[in-house]
Amino acid sequence: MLAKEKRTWCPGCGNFPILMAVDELMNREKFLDIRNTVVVSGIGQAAKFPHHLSPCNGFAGLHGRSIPNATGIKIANHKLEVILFSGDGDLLAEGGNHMIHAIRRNINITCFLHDNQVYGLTKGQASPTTWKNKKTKIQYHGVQYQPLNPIPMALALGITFAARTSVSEPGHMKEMMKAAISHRGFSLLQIMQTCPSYNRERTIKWYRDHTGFIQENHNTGNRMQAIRLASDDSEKILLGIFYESEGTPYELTHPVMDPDVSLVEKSRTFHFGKDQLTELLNPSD
Ligand SMILES: Cc1ncc(C[n+]2csc(CCOP(=O)(O)OP(=O)(O)O)c2C)c(N)n1
Ligand code: SF4
Ligand SMILES: [Mg+2]
Repeated sequence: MLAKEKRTWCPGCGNFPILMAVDELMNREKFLDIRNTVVVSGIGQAAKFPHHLSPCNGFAGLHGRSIPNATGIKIANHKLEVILFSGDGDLLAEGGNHMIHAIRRNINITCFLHDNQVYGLTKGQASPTTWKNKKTKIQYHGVQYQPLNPIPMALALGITFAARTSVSEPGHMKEMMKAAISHRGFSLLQIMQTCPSYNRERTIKWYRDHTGFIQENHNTGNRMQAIRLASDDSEKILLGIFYESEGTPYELTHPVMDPDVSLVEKSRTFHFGKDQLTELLNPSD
């Protein structure tokens, strides 16, 4: 069951179908165990997810800081499923530096990028994914530079799972969410999202007309081919899994990490009693 907390999104906001898909995975299909899952966010419209997914464990942090918080949670207890909900501003602008290094470390977290191509919460300024020449109230001459395409960027950094979906394809979106969550290692799912208030050009119909699925014969183990496919939106914005490979997650490579016992469990078994205190106050040598 979703939290009773009032949803403050605009009517028609693309966050509604995303929330419905996560609700189905969590509460109906039981694909996610809420006792063993932590949902993490920064600031923005997308970042309201932890409020709505209560009673699942959640952490809403500062703008752009969803990745450091998710990383800390995963390192403290790598047995938890950690899922991050972040906007194109939160993840790629304020939080861009964190994303680079989380990919490099291959932290085993799942990252849902809600890409509405604007800063929704702060009323429609351009974000890193806003297309060139789009006019906003701030960029009133139109955006002057090229948008950032997060999937080729993540692939170039060595990501082990990268996929794209759209709120215009709810069945596909849920399938991609499951694949991203199941992947062992850092996984990025770019969700093309509508924002009827500040991105009026890209409606559900626009996405239906301008997206297409990756062909079934695409080799998801070929990084260079994946970069080429994800970069080319000249005909259609492609949806599906671009790349997937077995990488070793950070928690299984770092020397202080034990795959069988999490740091939280270790700290519970360490007993700091009277003898240890006496030794500390009166060192024997
Ligand atoms: C450090 C900091 N800088 C700026 C802001 C203002 N701010 C709040 S949300 C936001 C952008 C949100 O855009 P996005 O991440 O794309 O999320 P959306 O609202 O579109 O889902 C900004 C700039 C802030 N809260 N904190
Ligand atoms: S401004 Fe856009 S992203 Fe924010 S709630 Fe409204 S429609 Fe959704
Ligand atoms: Mg946004």
